[in-house]
Amino acid sequence: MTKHDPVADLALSSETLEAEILRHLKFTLGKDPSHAALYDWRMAVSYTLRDRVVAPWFAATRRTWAEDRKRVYYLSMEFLIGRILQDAAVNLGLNDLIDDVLGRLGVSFSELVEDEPDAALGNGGLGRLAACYMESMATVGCPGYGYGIRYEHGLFRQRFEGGRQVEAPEDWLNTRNPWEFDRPEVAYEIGFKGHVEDREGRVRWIPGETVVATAHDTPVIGWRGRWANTLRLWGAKPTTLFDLGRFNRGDYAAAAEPEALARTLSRVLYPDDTTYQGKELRLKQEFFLTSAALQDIIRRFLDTHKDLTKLADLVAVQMNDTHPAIAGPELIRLLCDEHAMDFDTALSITQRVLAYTNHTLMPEALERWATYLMGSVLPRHMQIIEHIDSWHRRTFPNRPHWVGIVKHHEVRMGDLAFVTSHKVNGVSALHTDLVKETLFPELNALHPGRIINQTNGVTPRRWLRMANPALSSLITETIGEGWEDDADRLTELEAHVADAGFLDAFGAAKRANKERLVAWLKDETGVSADPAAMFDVQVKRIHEYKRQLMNLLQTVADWHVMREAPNGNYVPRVKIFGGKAAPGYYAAKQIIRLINDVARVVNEDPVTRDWLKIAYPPNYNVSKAEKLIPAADLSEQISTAGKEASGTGNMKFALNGALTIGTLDGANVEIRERVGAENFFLFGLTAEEAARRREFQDHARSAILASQPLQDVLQMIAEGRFSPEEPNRYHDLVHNIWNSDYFLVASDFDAYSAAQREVDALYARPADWARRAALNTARMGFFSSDRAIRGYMKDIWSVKPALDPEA
Ligand code: 26V
Repeated sequence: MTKHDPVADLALSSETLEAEILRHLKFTLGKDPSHAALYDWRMAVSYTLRDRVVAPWFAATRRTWAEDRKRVYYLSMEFLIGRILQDAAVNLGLNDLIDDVLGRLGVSFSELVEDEPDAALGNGGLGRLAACYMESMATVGCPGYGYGIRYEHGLFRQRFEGGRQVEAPEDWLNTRNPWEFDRPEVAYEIGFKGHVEDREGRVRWIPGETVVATAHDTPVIGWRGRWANTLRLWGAKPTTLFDLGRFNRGDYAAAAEPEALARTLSRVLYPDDTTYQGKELRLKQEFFLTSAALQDIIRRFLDTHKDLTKLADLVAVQMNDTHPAIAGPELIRLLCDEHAMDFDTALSITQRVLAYTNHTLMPEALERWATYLMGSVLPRHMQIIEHIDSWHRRTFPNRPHWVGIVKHHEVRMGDLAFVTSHKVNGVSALHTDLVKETLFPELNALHPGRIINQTNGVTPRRWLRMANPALSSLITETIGEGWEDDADRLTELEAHVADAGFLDAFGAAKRANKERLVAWLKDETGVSADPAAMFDVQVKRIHEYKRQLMNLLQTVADWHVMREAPNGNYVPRVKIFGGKAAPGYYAAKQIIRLINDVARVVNEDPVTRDWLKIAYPPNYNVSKAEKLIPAADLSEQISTAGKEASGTGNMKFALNGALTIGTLDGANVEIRERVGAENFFLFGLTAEEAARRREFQDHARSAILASQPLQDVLQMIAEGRFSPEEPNRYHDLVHNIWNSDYFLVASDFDAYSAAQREVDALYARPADWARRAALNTARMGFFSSDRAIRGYMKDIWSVKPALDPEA
């Protein structure tokens, strides 16, 4: 029997492809090729590709229905997708063909790729993880849907003015979004406020406000087009379009009020992933997503089944952090109030359906809603939350008195998510231990085995195959095809790391990526970088705990040494920073400003120009990550131990053959175990040591006094060396390091500096560096998001892959 080859189904002659593109240009865009702009070509190519996705998409959906398979629903307030066009082209195996065909038409595919706006419907790691998981679910054949919000404005755009971050609204829907299918017929009413009626035990919520959630579907295609799932994003619409009475009376603004009110719900992504704020609009957004998703899930289940007590046999719902944790009470409400189920049965079904992923231990990011707000926005849910809490107290009489979902007039969403789920997972081994020990010690004791680990992963299709074609070609030449969806096969590269020819080619691929980046950096920042220099990169959201400040202080210390001894021999470096700060996060914004101030002074210094450059391209996002990561030599993963839940950038860098300088935090621990301690620059306090260090009153002061370089650096900054026009600018920042330094920048500074000297020493031995870099790539297969998704399927969702991994 011949095996069915789905890739063959996707095969396309260049003539057909060209004809399809031209057909879309003419009939979809209404453009003559001679008058088509880049935008028109992009649309035509995107629609052509979207057409190719439809067949596998329908096939996957039909099969799921026909085989009555269990489906996974991934509920997330964020999906940080980035660009779609090239990802779709790569997964459909059409990248090179499109390039050729467009070339013949006189159109540059790469320019067209660059023309696409990022779908930036997320802040950082949590949102990007959701996007990688969607792609992996489609690759391994896990029947699944992502549910999110179709924000009109994604994460703000960042620019620098006088070194300061300035935010501007993002407008990705300004041009047509060719990837989505609008489903105006899929619409659900979502209520808020109002009151609860109880007529002889029949409880009903009568909302005071309603909006309508309508669906917009984006197909998500897996590797080689063997499976496709749906990302369903909800847009908010008014229940009544506008008030005709008021319009006729000439009150035009008031007439449009219902519309304006509803649309604010899906207008903009909350840009603060640092602190939970307790804002009503945010709570409404969370309920909007969750209720629409659950109504859709129940509707789909009832299309083919009658008995809702069987829901958990066919439905698994994953909550991406606590943002959709109102799912517990909402599912119970739907089952009890709309489907006449009793509370205990509804709760038991809910627990079997739901699971919760925790992504942070930072106390200020843990969601807690004031009971008065919850009670006013969602009065029925507030009642149900109280029921769940008292059920839990009754069922576990040994529950300590300080434990509870509702405490001190607040609803603790982590506890709510825990109690309404059958599994709770952390995102790295270390993080999961800390979730057990510090976040939920009592609940963990009452529910042993509920907390499990699922170490994060990243998709090798986007983050290696697409972003790094030079290295990808070398890998395929060396070990053959098929590593993209079987990343463990990367270990086959290990047999070649003793081969000088292979290492040269590995180094050459990196060098080619760096040369591309040099041109781009010049364009974006005006900074001239030498591609022979070490490219030392820290890109991620700006947070105190991620310690971009420590990196910068160390950079200033190096600069100071070079100036003091300009006849020395130094390893040239380009320090690259990237990342956004939450608009209200003052300390993070000061760090941004300081990086830019230091960069200006250092980059103009004739003494150090051959050794040190600092570049901070603005508006770091997914598409910029795709340019920066493949060109990095050194990956900075230097968070205070115990604070970074996992990290996923750390995985992307190591996969692309960067060496890591890092702490024992998050997934760094596991990365180091896998790539080998000798291929990882470790430094710093452990999580336990960090916690103990903080108890020592004078930790910062004593560390500073023991480190002349650190003292010098802090003094230069405090004296206004980098801000001569305002010498006091960094007074607070320096004062904070001396007097508080919660994130232990001072305590880890010397260890970090020492590790950087080891980095220099190795970079001076290019063959050794290349060998260690190659070993990183070879040993990173474990961190494929395919592995992570298979872990969720087996340990949490109880779903079997629809695709045979061998096929
Ligand atoms: C938190 C909040 C707080 C409430 C207001 C809005 C908002 C939006 C996002 C967040 C997310 C913070 C948690 C987060 O992004 N965690 C990151 O998750 C990554 C994926 O698991 C992980 O690699 C990072 O280490 C972790 O910081």
